[in-house]
Amino acid sequence: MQLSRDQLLRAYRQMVVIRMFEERLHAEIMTGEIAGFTHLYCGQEAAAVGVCEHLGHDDFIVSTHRGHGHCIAKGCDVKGMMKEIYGRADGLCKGKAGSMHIADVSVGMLGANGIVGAGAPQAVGAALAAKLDGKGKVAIGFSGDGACNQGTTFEAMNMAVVTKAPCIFVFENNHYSEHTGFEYAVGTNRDIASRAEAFGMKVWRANGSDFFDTYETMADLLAYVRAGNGPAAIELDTERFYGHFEGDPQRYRGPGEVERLRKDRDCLVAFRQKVEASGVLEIAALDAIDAEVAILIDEAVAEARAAPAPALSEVTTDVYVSY
Ligand SMILES: Cc1ncc(C[n+]2csc(CCOP(=O)(O)OP(=O)(O)O)c2C)c(N)n1
Ligand SMILES: [Mg+2]
Repeated sequence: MQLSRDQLLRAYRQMVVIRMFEERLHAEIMTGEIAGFTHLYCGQEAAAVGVCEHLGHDDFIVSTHRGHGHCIAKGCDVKGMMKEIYGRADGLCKGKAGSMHIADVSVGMLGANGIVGAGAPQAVGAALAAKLDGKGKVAIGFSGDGACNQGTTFEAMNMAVVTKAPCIFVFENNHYSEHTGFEYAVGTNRDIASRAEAFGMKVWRANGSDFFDTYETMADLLAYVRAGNGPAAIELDTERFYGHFEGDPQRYRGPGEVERLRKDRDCLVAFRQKVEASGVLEIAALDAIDAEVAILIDEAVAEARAAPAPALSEVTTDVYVSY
């Protein structure tokens, strides 16, 4: 598949925005200025971007507790997200969502959430709405390898098959569920995609640390789902570079594991190597993106710090839907 120069630059930029947003959060959280729990997506950027670069704002995604990458990849405003994580009144969700519940329906990002296994059923609901709408739109539910053990995920997969919903189950296998290794938690059949197959879905598998593999595999999958064939699933093999949550001492990791992952499984390094080797993009263009994004993230943090907190009177608004 041929991606245009603009498409390549855009994909790289999206991955860099996620990486720099999170590297910066990792540092800022240490200052104690950010309340609440934060789960970093660093290392998995190619998965979110390889999936979401195929989507428009009227396609839906539902995220997980590790949602920053999905939000950015789907088009959420980065400064609005930073303000949200700082709990500011003009954050993307008025400072009421924090890191773990960011949503922006206007770009089809239906929400991150802290309940493992809650994304897949929501994606089926959104997919049914898309089906009724009849415009060929799809809904994607991101789930981790841990979430794929939840009953909700199994029920959702069955419901999607029964209703032939244009729902895509994206299983991001980063080999850990909190501090528990995938090999321990997933039983003897470690082929997560085969679970979806057992419900009657067509499934795909890709290297979620490689933008090109994820993007190209998703192109096939999406053509199948958009053609009205019902749901599908994909397992993306990927890695997280930080702890489960910020503050996790990661004693469950093997010696040198993170250093090895950063050396061998960094999607940004892989992207740079590939485009440089094929001569499609010059490294200076990628360096320019890095420099531009670094400024964006600096501004995002400065603006978030300076932004006002929500008024106390706001504490009970947006809690219930009012008709
Ligand atoms: C229903 C439920 N059970 C347990 C938890 C605690 N918990 C939070 S994240 C997590 C692990 C999820 O692992 P995975 O789905 O692989 O996602 P990852 O953290 O690797 O992105 C667990 C068990 C929770 N939030 N919700
Ligand atoms: Mg996991």
